[in-house]
Amino acid sequence: MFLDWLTHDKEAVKRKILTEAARRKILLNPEALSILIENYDETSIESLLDKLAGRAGELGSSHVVSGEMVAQLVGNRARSEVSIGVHPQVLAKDVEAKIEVLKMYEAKPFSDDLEAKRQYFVDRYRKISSILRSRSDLSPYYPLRKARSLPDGSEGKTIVMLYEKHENYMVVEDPETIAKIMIPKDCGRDLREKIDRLVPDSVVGVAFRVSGSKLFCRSVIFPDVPLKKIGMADEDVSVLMTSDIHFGSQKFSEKAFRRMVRWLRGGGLNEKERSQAFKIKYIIIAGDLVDGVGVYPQQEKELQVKDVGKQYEMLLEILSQIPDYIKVIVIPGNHDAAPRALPQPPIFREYVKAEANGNLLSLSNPCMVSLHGVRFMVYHGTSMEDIATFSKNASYDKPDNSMELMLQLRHLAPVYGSRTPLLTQSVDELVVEDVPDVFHTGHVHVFRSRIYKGIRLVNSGTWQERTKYQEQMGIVPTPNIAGILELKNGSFSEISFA
Ligand code: D5M
Ligand code: FE
Ligand code: ZN
Repeated sequence: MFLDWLTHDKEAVKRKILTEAARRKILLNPEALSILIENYDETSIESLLDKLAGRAGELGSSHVVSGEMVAQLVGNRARSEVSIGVHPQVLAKDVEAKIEVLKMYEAKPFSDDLEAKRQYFVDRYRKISSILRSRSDLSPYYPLRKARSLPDGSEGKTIVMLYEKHENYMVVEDPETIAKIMIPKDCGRDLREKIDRLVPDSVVGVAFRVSGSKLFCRSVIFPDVPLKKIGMADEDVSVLMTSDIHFGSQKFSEKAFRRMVRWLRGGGLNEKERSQAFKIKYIIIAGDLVDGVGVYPQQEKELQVKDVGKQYEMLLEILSQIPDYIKVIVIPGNHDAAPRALPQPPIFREYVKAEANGNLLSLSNPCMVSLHGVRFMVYHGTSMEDIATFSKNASYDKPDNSMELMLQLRHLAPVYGSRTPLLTQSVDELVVEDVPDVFHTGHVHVFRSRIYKGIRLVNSGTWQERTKYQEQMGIVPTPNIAGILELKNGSFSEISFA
């Protein structure tokens, strides 16, 4: 009954059954053979034939197996599988979708004047200050200007935005002033490690001591996230998490990607895979759906499909083969057809037309979406390049460390003026004000997942093989892997379609 789903062809299945039957010295009559083919399952065929060989021997029927004998055994097996629950009892197609978009950005008219930029940084400072104050005891608190004029020997705390980091001191700011904070030579390992991880333009608390009219850093306080229980849903459905398809690139691994789509339709080859696939109710694609056109110099030499409209059209054609009970949520990345600066509004509507696939939900980068009450913060992750540059401990091959730092600093893209373009219009939308259950990114093309303080971190890899550029940079991608999160129990697994 699963034959249509199998990638095996019928002839191969028939040959396998006949070979195994011959090995057991049994003859299958045509009806028996056809029932075995219809019910073929790689994991159980051999034990089924063992049983048939035993039964035929008992009956002394010159080792000929009838259709009736097979039907009986197969019937028993099907009943016992249902009763012990091997077949998934709850299928995603029978569960109603529960999607709530909690945070998302629409395109806004652009006016990048200086005053708007100043307000943007003040907004960032205020938002993160208020998180810091709610999470840590910052008394006695002094604004920077006041801190500097305290008498020698005074101690206190302040909140600063990092301007520059040097070996022996940091230059920091608050909305009123700019100041130097010395890093004591004998500062402990913990403090040194924290300072090494700090990136420019992040907002942190600093405990200081005044000595010789200078401020000395005693500790750095990250706003961080509270420890919480992993969020779970009532419904037994799963989310497949992926990103960086790069459709249109010569390096797009179309075969592996199509294998995944087929797997979603067919449910894989064995019971375990089938029950895993049929629980998938959602797919989240965290940006870089297509390779785009003109994203980097001379890109056209590495493109298979040189027209961005065509890239989306062809990708949507593949995505439309995904069963329609699965909802597909997409956000743009730096290769997609959307304004480049963060936050990015959804991919231009003309490229992901609703009629191409009624199950596609196109959101902004970043966004926050709840699936059955489990909150996903989805962000492409361009700023991981800056974090890898400025922060010790973060690197292109360990995106989970950059993700952890974003949560600790409560900001998705703290560094301004480096590789990540930020929209600096009065309000900073990239402060992590609400803490998610799942934090999903992409961009660096490396699949990594772990838990930080009860938050499931997932960087979902790519479907693009290693590019020339990545070879030059020493970046080693891990293509063709998808992550699967079960919403009911929080269990996470990865599955390779290579
Ligand atoms: O980024 C894929 C990976 O390649 C990611 O680790 C960043 C890196 N990358 C890509 N382009 C550049 C440039 N121009 N400089 C530095 N690093 C880069 P993707 O967004 O998929 O192209
Ligand atoms: Fe990418
Ligand atoms: Zn990217």
